[in-house]
Amino acid sequence: MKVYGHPMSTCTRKVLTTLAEKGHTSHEFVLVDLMKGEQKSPQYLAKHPFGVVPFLEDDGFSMYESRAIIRYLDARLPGPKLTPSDYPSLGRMEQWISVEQSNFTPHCMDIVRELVFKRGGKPDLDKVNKGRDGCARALDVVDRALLSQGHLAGDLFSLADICWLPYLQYLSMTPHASLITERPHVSSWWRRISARPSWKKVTG
Ligand SMILES: N[C@@H](CCC(=O)N[C@@H](CS)C(=O)NCC(=O)O)C(=O)O
Repeated sequence: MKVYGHPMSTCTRKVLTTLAEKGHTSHEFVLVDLMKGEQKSPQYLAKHPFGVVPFLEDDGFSMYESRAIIRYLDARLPGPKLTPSDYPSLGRMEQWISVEQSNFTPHCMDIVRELVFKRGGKPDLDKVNKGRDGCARALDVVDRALLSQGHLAGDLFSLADICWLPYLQYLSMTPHASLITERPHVSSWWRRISARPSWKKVTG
């Protein structure tokens, strides 16, 4: 199995965290250097038509899209199940993966792009403030949900928690980390999921 990606990429981190949670160590990591634009090279575009990471190759099969890859890996590999078996919890897991993608990550990345990744130039504070409002709205909803359960899909850690981790990590590195820490249930959940050995391995 080969994972093409970049260690700082949020989407690559979802895949590597899933592999670590499954206890899978025999994959090869192929660095696609985003700083050098390798994701847009003809060789890489021949694999991934949208020219982004991650990309997975597994025994003659290949695929892209991080959230699809982690569902595939969870079904395909032995190790702890990261998808609940009861239907309501499964539904919840899928709901929170969609909320992450639609209602949280675009706002979070507006902040992170301006305050963490921008090289040179002043941050666009309008974008940051709009991102902050969007994140606050989504995290209020998550905070209410976590009032009565330890993780997004219920009591068990699942793929939904993995999907939120990389974005929360970058948000926690900005002056807007209080979006996390000022919400008690989000804050305690974040402390627990970011302390997992899988996440420490991926970000270490
Ligand atoms: N929906 C895709 C998004 C992939 C994506 O945007 N990857 C980023 C890194 S996290 C990337 O490759 N950026 C480089 C670029 O846009 O050229 C997924 O989940 O895999």
